[in-house]
Amino acid sequence: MTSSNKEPQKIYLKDYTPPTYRVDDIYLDIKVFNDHATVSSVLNMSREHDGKLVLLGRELELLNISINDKVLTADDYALDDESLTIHNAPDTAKVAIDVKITPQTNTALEGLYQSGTGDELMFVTQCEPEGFRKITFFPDRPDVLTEYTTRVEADKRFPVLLANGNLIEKGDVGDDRHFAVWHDPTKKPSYLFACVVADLAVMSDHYTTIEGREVLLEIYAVPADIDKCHVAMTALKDAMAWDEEHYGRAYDLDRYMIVATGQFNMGAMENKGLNIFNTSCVLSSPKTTTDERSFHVKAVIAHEYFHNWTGNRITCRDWFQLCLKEGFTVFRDQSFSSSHRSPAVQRIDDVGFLKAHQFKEDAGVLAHPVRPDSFVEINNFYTVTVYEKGAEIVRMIATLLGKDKFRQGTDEYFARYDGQAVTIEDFLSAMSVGDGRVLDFLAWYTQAGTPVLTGGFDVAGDSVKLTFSQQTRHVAGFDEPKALPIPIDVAIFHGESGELLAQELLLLTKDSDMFGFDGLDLGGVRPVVSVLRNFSAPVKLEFDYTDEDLVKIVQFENEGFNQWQAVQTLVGRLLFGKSDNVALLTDTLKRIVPTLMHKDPMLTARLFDMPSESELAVAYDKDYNPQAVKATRTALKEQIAHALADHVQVWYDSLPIVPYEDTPDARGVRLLRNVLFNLALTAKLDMTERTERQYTNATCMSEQLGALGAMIEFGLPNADDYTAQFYEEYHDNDLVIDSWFSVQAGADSRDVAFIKALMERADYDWQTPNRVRTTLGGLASKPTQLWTKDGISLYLSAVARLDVINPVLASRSLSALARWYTLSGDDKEMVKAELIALQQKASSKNVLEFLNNMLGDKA
Ligand code: 0A1
Ligand code: ZN
Repeated sequence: MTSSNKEPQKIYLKDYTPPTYRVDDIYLDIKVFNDHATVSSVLNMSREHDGKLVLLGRELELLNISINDKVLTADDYALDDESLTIHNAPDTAKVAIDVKITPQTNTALEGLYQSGTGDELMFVTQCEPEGFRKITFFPDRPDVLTEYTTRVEADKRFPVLLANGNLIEKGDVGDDRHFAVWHDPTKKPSYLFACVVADLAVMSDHYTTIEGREVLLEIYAVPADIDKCHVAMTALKDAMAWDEEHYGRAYDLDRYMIVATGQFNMGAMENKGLNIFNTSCVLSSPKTTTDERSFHVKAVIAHEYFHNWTGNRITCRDWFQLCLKEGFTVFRDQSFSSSHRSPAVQRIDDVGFLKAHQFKEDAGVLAHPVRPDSFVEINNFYTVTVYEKGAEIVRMIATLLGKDKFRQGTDEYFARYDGQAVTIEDFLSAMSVGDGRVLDFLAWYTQAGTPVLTGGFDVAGDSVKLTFSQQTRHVAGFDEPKALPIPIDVAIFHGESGELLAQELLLLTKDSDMFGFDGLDLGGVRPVVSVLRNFSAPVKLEFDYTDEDLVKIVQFENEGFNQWQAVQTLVGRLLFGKSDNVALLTDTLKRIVPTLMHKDPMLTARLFDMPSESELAVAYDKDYNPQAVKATRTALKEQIAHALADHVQVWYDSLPIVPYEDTPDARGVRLLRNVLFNLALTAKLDMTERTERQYTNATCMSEQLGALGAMIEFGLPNADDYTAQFYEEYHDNDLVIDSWFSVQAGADSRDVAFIKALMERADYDWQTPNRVRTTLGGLASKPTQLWTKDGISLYLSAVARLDVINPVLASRSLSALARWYTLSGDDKEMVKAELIALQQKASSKNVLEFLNNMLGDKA
């Protein structure tokens, strides 16, 4: 065990105690000056439990403090780096505090910070999870709900002064300064506080809720970007209507504001009535935004809006319950997205993401339960496990309950807990009103590791007997795993006619079980059994299908996800040497693509999916050899491409570029065209002219970037010219230039030295997470480059640099390396030495927690 003397302190769920004081209301006065800001606050506090009055605060300069109008001296309180404890505090206390902060030097992007420079300079806040304590002293925990009145004052060069709630006053204060006062009538935890000081343009609209409330909708962005807010505005109105229709939830304030900022650690933040968004998740225009990104914008807009009920009105008791708001809200945004395109494709994307990222996390040393029971740094738990696996649990409950009972459960949840800070147990208790089996899903929240579901079937006469068993790996540091409730959606089709003979949702609750289907009229033919339809549980399925069974599933299934999954299973078998019948796969594709491509082009495009190199790495717990995995994958890709070579150009040419439309079919065609491109190039067909044509005739960014990406990836002779031309065309658009960085950093044809050079460019800004993610993400997507001495040194030198500037971003970047110990021999030792070197110099809790876990029992 490599022990570090820097073992940061762990916090445990079992140690939860309720707050000693509540804060009935707070008045905040935030004044932003050129090189600092002052924050004056008045908190009306009342004792709830025995104990001290402790306020949390970090990096604050305390100027004054008084209680009930009596000024305190240093003897009256104890102050350290994290907190302010007031001695002998009365039961009812009006606490007035003045502090000084420096948002101008806050590169961590937590609390109040400066984003952008020059004309784009603005001040924004990020308070989730523990940023509010960097603004002022406060019981900064999600179970302290308070009514906020916020006064914001700044120089008039910043005309926009925003905070949560309703604007109640504004005016001048002389000296070219002005102020605005906002009041938020809903009690909220401090992590939902926000304020903005900026010079921005605004796009406005209105929405009338089902309850008759007129809501002013505003999206703020820099003037050059304001015309790229239409997609977001439409999505917002769609989301408001969708939540009314599907969950009976209406918006509750008179204003809903969104502010776009270029420097942000995550996608967006659901602050009450004042969302703050990464520009990458709000701006969209056909010319500058790919279809995939634009669809993501709509999903994030919906996600943040849905938080108003699942997160804001009902919030988390403590940060261990983060999945309470995130899992449910992701499930809600996935359902929303599903109503804007083919539901099968939505599910394919969501499951693809889950398998590529969450299964990987669950298979490594950073595995943790959806509701962790301890942490050092809560910022490290905004993970794919909490979000995506959390969403899968809610989905399983929804599947088990069916539409009406699920709605009955959510209605109960909202009615029972509105205005409260609650736990997963509370959620399950409300959701179980119509079906007690829901309570058993608690185990999914408390147990780490992806269950493996093994199964098969026997046929006797007209009966089919299905057997299933489950096993979850024992994750070090946790209890022995136990059997989980696993919903398994099963369909049985006639083996020749494809007629649907039976469909049922089974629930496996034990280690193993058997389920019989009788009187099926099988006609003496082996039936087609299709299991785990629509991915009814987040498990690794090992079902006893023959290759022919899989081909028949593709043929007979009426459920698009399992059709896709059957193709993926065939691909997996070929990749792992469990089958060598490539022709079976390519013949199936040749048969279905010509018709399907015109019916559902997006689903057709997905049928060509092949697990990425990093996804394939999850299969190895030791002796992982990135070169060998890449070689196998490339060989299969080439075999498939060659077998389809006569068809791909024809298919490509049957999808001409037409005027831009933002419909599911048009997006599908654009994606399919790019996929076919890639296949044709893999088959070594001459596509130079076609790539140039697509680039030049492009009606939108998906077409233009698709062509540029192919030129770079396949090292076409024209690649450098077009790369330069692209930069020239978009040099003043940060988000497009991010794509320019990404497409190069992620290309096989570009090596580590090339990525390093990208990171040394003047326009590579270490303080802008979006830019940093382009190169680190690109390198991480290429395991054969990442896991080399040069690759790892480059990656870790970036993490070391970020450790000082922005710890949240640093540790999030580090998680891509969590399965380093599966490498073999020298590679493993080399990476280990690099990780230990970083551990010795790292200073943030964020990075140290991850490194300690990564090196813990593996070193
Ligand atoms: N609650 C946000 C995610 C978020 C978390 C942390 C942040 O800063 C460190 C920012 C945003 C969501 O789920 O959308
Ligand atoms: Zn969220």
